[in-house]
Amino acid sequence: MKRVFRSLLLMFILALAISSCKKNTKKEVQQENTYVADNYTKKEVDIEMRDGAKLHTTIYSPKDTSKEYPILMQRTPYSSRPYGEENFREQIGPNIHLMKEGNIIVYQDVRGRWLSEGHYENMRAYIPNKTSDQDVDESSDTYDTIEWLVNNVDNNNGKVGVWGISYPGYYATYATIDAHPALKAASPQACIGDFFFDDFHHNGAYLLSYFRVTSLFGTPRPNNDQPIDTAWYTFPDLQTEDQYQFFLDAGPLKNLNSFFEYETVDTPTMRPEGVTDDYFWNEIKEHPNYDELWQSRGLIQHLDKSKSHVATMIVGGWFDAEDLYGPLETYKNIEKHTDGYNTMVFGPWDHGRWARRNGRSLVGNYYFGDSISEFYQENIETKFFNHFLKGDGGDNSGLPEAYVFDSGRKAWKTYDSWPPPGVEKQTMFLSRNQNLTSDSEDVEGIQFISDIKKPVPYSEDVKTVFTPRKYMTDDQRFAARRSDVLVFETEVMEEDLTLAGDIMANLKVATTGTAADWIVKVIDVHPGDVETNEEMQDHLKMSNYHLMVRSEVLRGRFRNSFSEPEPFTPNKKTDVNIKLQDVFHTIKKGHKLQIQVQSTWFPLIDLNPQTYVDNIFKADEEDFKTQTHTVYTDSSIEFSVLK
Ligand code: PG9
Repeated sequence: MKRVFRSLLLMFILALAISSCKKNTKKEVQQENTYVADNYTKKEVDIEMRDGAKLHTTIYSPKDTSKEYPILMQRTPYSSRPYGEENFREQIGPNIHLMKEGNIIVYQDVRGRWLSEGHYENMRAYIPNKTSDQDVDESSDTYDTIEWLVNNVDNNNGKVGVWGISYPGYYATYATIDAHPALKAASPQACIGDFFFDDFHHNGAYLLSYFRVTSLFGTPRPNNDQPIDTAWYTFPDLQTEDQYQFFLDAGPLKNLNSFFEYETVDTPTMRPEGVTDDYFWNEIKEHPNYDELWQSRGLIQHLDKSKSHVATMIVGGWFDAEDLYGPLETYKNIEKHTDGYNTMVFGPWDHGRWARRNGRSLVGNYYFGDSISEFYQENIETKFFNHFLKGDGGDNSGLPEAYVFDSGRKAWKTYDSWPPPGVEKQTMFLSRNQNLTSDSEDVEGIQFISDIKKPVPYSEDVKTVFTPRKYMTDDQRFAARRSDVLVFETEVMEEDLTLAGDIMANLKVATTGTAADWIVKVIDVHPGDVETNEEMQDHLKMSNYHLMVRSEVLRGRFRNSFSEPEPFTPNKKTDVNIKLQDVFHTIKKGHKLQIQVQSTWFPLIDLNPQTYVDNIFKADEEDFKTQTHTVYTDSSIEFSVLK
């Protein structure tokens, strides 16, 4: 009897402990959620720019006014809401450490978005030689904003930092151009560099998987240029989860125009008088080549005007499907053109994942380790901003030039440069019998039929997405087993092979048609006995997992120039060279390195008609033809290998 009573008492105490624990956790979460309101005041101001436009700016200041603080600012097209000085965000700043240490945190709606005045321009072109106050761009708007903030915000220490992920990352890069002297630190993260190579296009191929988010930009506001604090766009409703079938059935891109005609787009917008049609969809379809519209809006070509007094830390994810070109080219071009403090951090993340507190770090199905984002936030990002905004700001930040995660060994490494010292180019050839060999053999052509009725899916489970993400680490066995995907792989590695830097695919190809896309994928083939990762979906085991490490497409018409496209001559052997973005990945002993080559990647990108037309967005049904393509075995892949 006593024993029963004792175990009942024990169970009661245990239940009490659990429930109080839950209450604490709930209380902690409650505290976490009201932390900003409990510790910060909020103010909203409309800051006047040099041309008179007022930009809506939200300022969170620590309640403790006994000391001075730097200003950390994010400029965004995605809204600085919640609006109203009584409404608080649950978290502010780049991470919780910087929030809890106390900083003045500022969010601003960029010109023409949400509550800010003026007309929005997607990736607004930089004006290098401004001659009047009417010559405004994101550099001048940032300069004018910082000038107002340092002169009007109480308790600021005169030092400003900017940060942002993706489009806000682009504005952080822009801030460094002709920068205000008070700007001491900038962290552009997954920053867009150029919409012809980031997000909406890859090397001239349109990302059809971005179709739904096209309405995010360029949709004219209901009342033209008046500020508006609710979304004035809606995403086209495809009314299906099967994006592959939807776009296959939809046929040529011009059949999608109907989603962007006012009568059918479900928005409160009826085109107001005098509003020009700046639907982003129309800009995309009227400008299929890398012409003045795209060139003028790219930011990479202006980084020679990034100021050296601004310390920069460029952050990106090795598996970021949206913006990989941007952060890599931003780091490399600031490095090339300035002599200031410029560093990079690249981890095993998809788009913006480093800003979250994920615990177990996965990209799609693939597990890379625990609390990798948390490590970055506490030991890298917080250290960077504190050093330059609260510390002595010298080059002795204690951080390396390159803080990079080896996605094969699943470990951080630090180097004094990127690519690291000791990297050498190593060429392998796409040989017969599906071999990837160090030596070229006598040349032969390997053929495959590129069937426009059965394009290669970009993932085994293509779903209707906001933007594509998960496919970057998806298992590529499903593709390897298709006759229209050529596979080339090494023998089982007898020692580790570390890839560190960019990859050049130098293809020798031909087609029976006059147009073709070329896709190259770099894959880490896991052994059959590799450990199963409990995070994997239950039907997925790691055994023989074909991990995609890097992939890229080149629309063949742009093989010699992105501005001057040209057809293929049928059946003529032709060079097609494709640059794949940097990787840092060790193919471990016991694994195999595999290359896949294909010509469709649907509906990640739109279908190439495979006959040459001036503008694929205006192609007709009869332009689309199944063709036979050939890859010659003197095609090669040049890897950057860390010896
Ligand atoms: N670069 C990301 C994006 C741009 C355009 C459409 C959808 C996503 C971003 O800013 O999140």
